[in-house]
Order: sequence, then C-alpha cells, then structure tokens
Amino acid sequence: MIDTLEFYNYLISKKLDTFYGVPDSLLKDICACITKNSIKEKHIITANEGNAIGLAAGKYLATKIPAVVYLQNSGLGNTANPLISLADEDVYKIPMLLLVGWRGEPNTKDEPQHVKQGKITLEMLEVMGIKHIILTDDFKEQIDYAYNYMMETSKTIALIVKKNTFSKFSFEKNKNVFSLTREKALETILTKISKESLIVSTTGKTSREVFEIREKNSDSHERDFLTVGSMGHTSSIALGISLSTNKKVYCIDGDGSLLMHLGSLAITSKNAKSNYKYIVINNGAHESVGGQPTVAFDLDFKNIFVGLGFKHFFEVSSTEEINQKFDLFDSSELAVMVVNVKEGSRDDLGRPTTSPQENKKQLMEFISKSKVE
Ligand SMILES: Cc1ncc(C[n+]2csc(CCOP(=O)(O)OP(=O)(O)O)c2C)c(N)n1
Repeated sequence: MIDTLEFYNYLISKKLDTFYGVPDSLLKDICACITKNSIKEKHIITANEGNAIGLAAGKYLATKIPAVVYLQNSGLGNTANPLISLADEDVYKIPMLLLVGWRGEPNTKDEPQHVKQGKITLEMLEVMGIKHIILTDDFKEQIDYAYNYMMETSKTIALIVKKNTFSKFSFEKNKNVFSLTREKALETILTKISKESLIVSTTGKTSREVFEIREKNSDSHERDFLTVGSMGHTSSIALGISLSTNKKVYCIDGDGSLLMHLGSLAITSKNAKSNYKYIVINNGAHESVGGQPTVAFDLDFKNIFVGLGFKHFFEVSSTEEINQKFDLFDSSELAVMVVNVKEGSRDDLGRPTTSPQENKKQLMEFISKSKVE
C-alpha cells in the first residue's frame, strides 16, 4: 500500500503540482489529499474528464510543465477526444500524467457497469498510444520514469491505480447547511410520483437508494431506470424515453452528474414535452465517490435553468417543502425542482440485486404493456 501523503509530496517534489480531474472511489484518498494540500489555483475538480485534459493542455502550454489528470476509468471515454485530437503526438503533442482508477479490473469483483470498462482500460490506452504503468509500492521510481518519459518524448503517460493502492487519508469536508438526507428526499419524492409514471435516476448512490426504497416498500422496479453508468447522461436518457411515451418521466439527477454534461439540458428544454420532469438532488458534492465538492452551491440554478429555457423553477430543502411544492411542480410545464440535501448516506446502503438487463426488460415491458391499454 502506498502512503498517500508521501505519494503526493513526491509528485510535488517533481514539480507535478497541478491537478485536474473528476473524483473516483478508488482515488478517494489521493483526491482527499490533493484537496486538503493544494491551493485553489493548483487543483480544479472539473465538470468532466475532457474538461481536465483541456486544462492540463493549457497548463503545459503556459509553463512547459505537465499537469496531473485524475479520473475513474469510466471517464476515459470523456478524455478520448481531447487526448486524440489535441494532446496526441500527431497533433500538438502535449504531455500530461494521467492517474486512472481501475474499476472492474479483470478477476476482481465489481459492479456490472465497470466490468467492460475494466477489461478494456489498458487496451484503450494502448490504442490511443498512451503508455501505462500499474502503480505499485515502487511509486517513486515509477513517477521518475513517468516524469522523464513526459519530458523526453512530450507524450502523455498513465499510472493505473488498482483497488486499495492508497492508504487512508481523510479530509475535513465543508459541511453544507442542509439537514435533509438524499434518501429521505427520494423517499418523499417517490411517494408523490404516480404508479403510472417512470423514473430515470442518476449514477451512484441515488440509484442505489431508489432501488432500496422500492425494496423496502415491496414495490416492483419496473418503473425505474437506474443509470448505473454513463454519468451525466441521465437527463438525456429520460428525454429520449419521454419523447416516445405519454407517461410522465421523472429524471432524478445529481449536481455532479448535471454539471458533467450541462449542455444536454439546453437540448432537453428545447425538445421536452410536458411529460418531462426534472429533479436535481443537490448536495454540492460527488458524494458517491468520497464527497469531493462540486461548484453547485456557488451557482445560481434559478437563472441557469431559466436561461436554459426551463419555464418553472422550484427549490426545496425539507420534506415539508417537497410536500408543499410538489403538486405545483408536477402540473407546471418544463419545470425543475432542485432539492438541497446534506451529504452522506447509510453505511449499509446496498446495491441493486437485479442486473441492468433485467432492469431494462422490466421497464420496457412496463412501457409497452401500458401503451396497449
Ligand atoms: C464518466 C464518469 N466519471 C466519474 C465517475 C465516478 N462517479 C460515480 S458517481 C460520481 C459522483 C456523482 O455526483 P452527483 O451526481 O453529485 O451525485 P452524488 O454522488 O453526490 O449523489 C462519480 C464522480 C463515473 N461513474 N463516470
């Protein structure tokens, strides 16, 4: 196991002191260490992983020093375009050090959405012409090697991080002012949604909680689409469904997920019918992967949503407010409800026990069954 602070300090000693990225559960401790020790200008938690590659390119152009870009391997797809068409040796040839959390590593147990990505992670990097090193306790030699490689070749290199690579590192999170939990908010919202309607919930613990609330209430899962992977695309999946059914479709997004592909919401507002309902559970954090902050609490969501073309905006922070405002939200066209919650979740929160394909089958049967009726 690598001492997290020692790893961080070694990077700093090589002048690799600028960090951009999207947090990952396998990188939780190193992300916490970076957040605690880096000044604002040297660490930016980005909207998506491509955003981080762009920043790293800019940093190199201005300083000749590569930046460190951290990401879960799920985010490799988001990096592919700027890595291939910007940083690649056939284009601008801009080096950066990637720190990639290896979810779904072959022969380890992981969730279904990580299995394929885990299998093809090294291959994807190879196809993109990116050398990779599996990070081990010999991290100092590995960082030396990566540093010299970047300096000599001006190419990008990746350090691959397996599960349990870094030692525990905790940081004092900025507590937000809200007292409602995400699970309680979801529980309240779910009671308000008719049994004829559909739910598309976002990546991470939100979908896990939706699943568990259904189990607790002995409800079926046939009305829910759990977006276990493809972070940031929940609103688009919901839009796609809503355009082809008359049922109401409630998208339950997270702040990190909504920020990841914010532009999609402009397309949503222009194309959604009155059956599309958008709910954001806002805890100002990437809570599912360690609680690193997003910029959500610094934003003016009302103006953002109105500017994007949504017609009605509701903001709530308690179960009472959800109960008071839900009916109006529900009957208003192109409406958004932002639900402010505190961070955190139950320690014993489970995971869906049905597979993604079972979930898909049930949902599709539910949609088609009710079309005939
Ligand atoms: C493309 C991509 N990048 C990173 C991740 C890792 N990841 C899973 S959930 C999550 C945080 C989601 O944050 P938010 O939408 O605010 O929901 P919260 O966890 O706070 O409820 C992240 C970063 C991922 N699954 N996919």
